[in-house]
Amino acid sequence: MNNLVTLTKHNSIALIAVNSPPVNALSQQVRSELIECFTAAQKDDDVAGIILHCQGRTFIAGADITEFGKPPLSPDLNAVISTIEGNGKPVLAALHGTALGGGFEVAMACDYRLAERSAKVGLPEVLLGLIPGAGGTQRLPRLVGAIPALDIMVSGKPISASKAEAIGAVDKVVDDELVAAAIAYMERLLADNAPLRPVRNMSAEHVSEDSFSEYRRSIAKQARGYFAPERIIQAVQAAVSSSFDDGLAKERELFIECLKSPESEALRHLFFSERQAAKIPDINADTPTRTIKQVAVVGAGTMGGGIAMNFIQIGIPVRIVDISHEAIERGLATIRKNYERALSKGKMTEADIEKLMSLLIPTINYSDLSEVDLVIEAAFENMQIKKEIFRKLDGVCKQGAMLATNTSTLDVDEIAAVTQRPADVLGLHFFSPANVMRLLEVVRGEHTALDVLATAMKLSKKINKIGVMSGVCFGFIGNRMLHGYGREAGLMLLEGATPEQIDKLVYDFGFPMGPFAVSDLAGNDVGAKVREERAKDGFASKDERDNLISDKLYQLGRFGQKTAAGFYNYEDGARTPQPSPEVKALIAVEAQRLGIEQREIDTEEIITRCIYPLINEGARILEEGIALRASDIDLVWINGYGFPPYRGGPMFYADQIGLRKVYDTICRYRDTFGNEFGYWEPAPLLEKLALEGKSFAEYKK
Ligand code: 3H9
Repeated sequence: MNNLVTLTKHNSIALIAVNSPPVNALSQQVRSELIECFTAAQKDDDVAGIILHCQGRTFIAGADITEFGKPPLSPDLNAVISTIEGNGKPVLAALHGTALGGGFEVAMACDYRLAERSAKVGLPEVLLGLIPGAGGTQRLPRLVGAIPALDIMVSGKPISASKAEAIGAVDKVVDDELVAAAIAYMERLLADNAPLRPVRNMSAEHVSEDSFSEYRRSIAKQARGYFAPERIIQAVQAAVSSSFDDGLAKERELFIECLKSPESEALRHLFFSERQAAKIPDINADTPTRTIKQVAVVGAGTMGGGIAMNFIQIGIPVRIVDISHEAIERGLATIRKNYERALSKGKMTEADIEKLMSLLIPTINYSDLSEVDLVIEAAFENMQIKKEIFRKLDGVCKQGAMLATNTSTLDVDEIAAVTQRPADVLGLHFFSPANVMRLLEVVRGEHTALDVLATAMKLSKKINKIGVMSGVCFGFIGNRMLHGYGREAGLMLLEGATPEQIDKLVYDFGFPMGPFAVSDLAGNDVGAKVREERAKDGFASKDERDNLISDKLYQLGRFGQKTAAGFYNYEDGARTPQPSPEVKALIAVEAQRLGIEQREIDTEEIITRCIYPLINEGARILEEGIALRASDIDLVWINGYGFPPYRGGPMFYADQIGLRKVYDTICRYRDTFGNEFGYWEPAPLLEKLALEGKSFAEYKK
């Protein structure tokens, strides 16, 4: 077996190097070899000091996440840390890349820390539903203070080397070659007879109970529904109120509790799902990609502007096209306003804004798009308009340019067919606000070329999006599933539930907002207009009840927040929704007209009727091959629609409940509510897997 950790010597300094690509995670082999190398360095009388560094792109990026949830493998990380901390010779950690989680914990077990200027350190365990479990909750508060340590651990966000130096998490930031700088630093420590400096012996500052209560209040909103943040706080409370060893024992207990939680299982599933989504079976490292140096966005509305921001942010100039100078000016003003908000929060400077705005090139002439490498059309959701735009693009764009539509529902193949180059056409479905939302559905048309697809997947990562590939169908993965969710919520109103009851339960389930609050925010007119368009094309719903209340509100001009009335009343321009007696009365009248007897609907029914249609439609999408894998569907609903991450996405959630239970409930609803419109017809794949006792995760097409 190849050595993953090596020991070499430079005079009296031992250099211990980890080389375990891709990210030097602390696998069992790395842990064993670290212990071997540190023990050897300790026993070697010629060694006066030890430097720990890593090869490849990063310092240790954490524990090996693939080991979690499996039987523990010896030696554990705490054994490594004890060996480092107790070896009796000064140890210096030389950090580059991202020293994260267990990696940063190893660094904190060293006496001194040196970092390259571009390095980052952090404890992102919370993002995996965990707390740092190798002394991080005890050492970081001793190094930087309890509250700054909480900020790092509860947010999970890495901090820059300079910030780490400023708060005392690293001793020095260097610009020179790291290992040479580390050797020079250690030589000076040895020459000065510098003492050993184990963090465990440092005292933790006292923090009052009130400060912890205040901290809990300050994170209540962001931590809602999550299990780990509270456990991090408890571990830090132990750090400031008990001995190091007692604190460490408390950390261990809390870490194990988190590791066993369904939340951690769900978040670990998401970690690997995100990486998996980038893998397309017929694309590999040899698939060529196209170079994207200039982009154009057609449509300067909210969506077009948001899309453009993603590219200028990474230095790619964007031509913005619209039909009039006024429309473009309005669009640019909205983008500027977005940046000014960041300026007022101190996140940007005037100069940053000017630099970004200078990358936006307005034009009303399609001929100005002749040299761009990628065009993203973000015009009104209407097939004729989109076809017209693609004909024009086909006429002016250079050969090899990628032509993308941001349609959220329409047939990408039909759009591609109006061009002479369907292989260059694809869907890039951004979610609003497009500069913020992380999901990007990459829609692969029937003729989309492999290099076009590979470029789009690579590009999504560059602009910090999670690219998920979808096949062509109405609404792609996300919006296609949305329909059943909205339909059942609407039907339950007629059957006796109230908007506030459904919204509260969906919120308690973990969504940021319930369906009616979302509708009022987005505008009830938006969905109603889409349905009107669809009806004109012959796709009207055959069920009078479907979207009935929503359409009635639209007819009454109750568009939502913008008209201060929708499913809720918004008095005095307030954003807080108030239950609306008018809407309640309207629902009662419609229910009576349709002969629907209103009744109490309980929590379980409300949640299952909202969530199970997602699972059922997801199963169809999976079987049809519209999504490559169940985890891709999970990513879409988490990153585009607010499904709670700690539940892992609708398909993972279904696997956790057990597909048999989901299937049986769907069959029960079919038998109770009738099957005239096929709403509760179990998807064939769900039925098959449920009866075989299998899960979506096991399914391979
Ligand atoms: C922890 O440390 C707990 C301790 O407190 C206590 C223990 C007792 N393990 O992201 P990328 C794989 S919890 C295993 O595309 P990038 C990843 O799956 C851990 N595998 O690269 C992918 O594999 P593949 C705390 C890992 O350059 C490949 O490496 N640490 C791990 O965009 C490349 O990954 C974290 O949470 C791992 N720890 O980003 C850090 N990390 O090629 C997690 C990565 O087969 N990692 N892989 O798809 C990251 O945040 C990013 O990977 C990083 C690099 C920023 C390092």
